[in-house]
Amino acid sequence: MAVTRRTKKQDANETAALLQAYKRMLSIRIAQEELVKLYMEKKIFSMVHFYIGQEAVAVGVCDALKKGDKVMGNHRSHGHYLAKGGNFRRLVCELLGKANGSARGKGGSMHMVAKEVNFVGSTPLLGSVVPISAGVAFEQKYNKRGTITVAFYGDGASEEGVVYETYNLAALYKLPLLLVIENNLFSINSYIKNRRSGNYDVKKIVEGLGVRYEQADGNDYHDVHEKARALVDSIREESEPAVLECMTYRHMAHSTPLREESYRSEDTAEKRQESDSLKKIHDELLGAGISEKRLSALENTMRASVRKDITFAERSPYPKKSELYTNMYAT
Ligand SMILES: Cc1ncc(C[n+]2csc(CCOP(=O)(O)OP(=O)(O)O)c2C)c(N)n1
Repeated sequence: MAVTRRTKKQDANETAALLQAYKRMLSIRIAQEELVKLYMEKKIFSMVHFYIGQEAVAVGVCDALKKGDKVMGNHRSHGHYLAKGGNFRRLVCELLGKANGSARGKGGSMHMVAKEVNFVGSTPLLGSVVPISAGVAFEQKYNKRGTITVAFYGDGASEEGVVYETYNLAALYKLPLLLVIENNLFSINSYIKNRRSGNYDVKKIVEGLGVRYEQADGNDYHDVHEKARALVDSIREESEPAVLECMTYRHMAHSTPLREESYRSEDTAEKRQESDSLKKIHDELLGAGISEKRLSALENTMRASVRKDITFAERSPYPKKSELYTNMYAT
């Protein structure tokens, strides 16, 4: 039997790809950590839903997309915006209500948008991103663009009535749509088992409505990425929708940086720490021969760049009074 040996070049390419994924996930983690500081200093007035812990989902999925593919998000979408290539400086400006924010300082944390990279927008009304993204996918199919749409939403949002209706419609119209459920077990502080009957089965529901279903370990970049890539390829080829449910943990409270533990008996702090996707990929890089020294130098450089962007945002101007009523419904 012929034995296929891996070449040094293959190993080097794999390590380079791993490092790239790590950098993309780390950039979201650092951005969030620095935004937490800003929040604690009371410089961000609006609600902020931190994405710490879920980075492997945004990056794993977005790494499977082409630039022309479209992405939409929800109230917890800093990670989706950044993973699709949105500019961090514009994100901070947006959070601080500054004129050069991604939505001209009028949207805040829950209304991220970056048209230049096809991040179409995020809609905090739970579940609404699903029918809206179906409309975006419908346009892509109608005009034969060869691109697909991805929508991210939580397990709580997935229980909204309009989501089930959209599964049916997407299957009927064979839309090029990837629906990504980020199942972090909680809707605010309401535990999933207290919201669903014992017989509730997401796979059966989704498939019963005619949509393909896959589940991934949302704390593992590789699992998310491989499953997303296979679904994206098949959606592009067959123009048929799919749901990818990623099982993950949010590390912080629902909408503040606090780490409330009182209601979290399943996803304990210890479990979250152990299964942290960043930690896993960091350890893989060490195993592939990248030194701890190199990884911490990388982290320091990235953090310095994030801090520079935050300082820029803090020094940026607010919108002029004359702009109070402009661009209210579109950027
Ligand atoms: C229609 C609607 N109902 C209620 C809310 C208030 N709300 C905001 S976030 C949230 C929980 C969302 O949970 P999930 O969809 O699982 O996402 P996660 O916050 O866990 O990322 C709720 C109930 C809302 N934004 N929209």
